[in-house]
Amino acid sequence: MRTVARRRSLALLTTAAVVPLVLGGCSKKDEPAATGGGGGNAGGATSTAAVNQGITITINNFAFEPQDAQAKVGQIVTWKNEQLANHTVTEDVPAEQRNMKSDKIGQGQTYQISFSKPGTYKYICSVHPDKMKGTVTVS
Ligand SMILES: [Cu+2]
Repeated sequence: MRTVARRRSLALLTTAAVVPLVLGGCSKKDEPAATGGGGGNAGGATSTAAVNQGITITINNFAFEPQDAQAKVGQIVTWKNEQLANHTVTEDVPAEQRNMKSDKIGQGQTYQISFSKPGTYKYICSVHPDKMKGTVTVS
């Protein structure tokens, strides 16, 4: 019935809370197999599948790759640090406005968020702010 709506608002909640995930990778074990893309829902069923796939930004050699990433509203964006040094993903705006605000991300660790509004979000690594910058453009 309202499953889709609930899952959407859950994603938004996650955005607000910005839970730093400290997983070795991203497993999708709890993903319930799609409950049929039936009708009733005016548009969006197809793009939901694409959105659920998410994107990954790799951190290595004191850089974000890709440096300028593209995402959709609600899509999970994962940063994965492959470097021995710790890094952060810190939005380049006043602290109270930040969507991206990770703790230090160690080697092999990830940080995930999703964005609830379109826009171009600039971020830095707060440990290496001169070297490490990136953007996520959300449409
Ligand atoms: Cu860094």
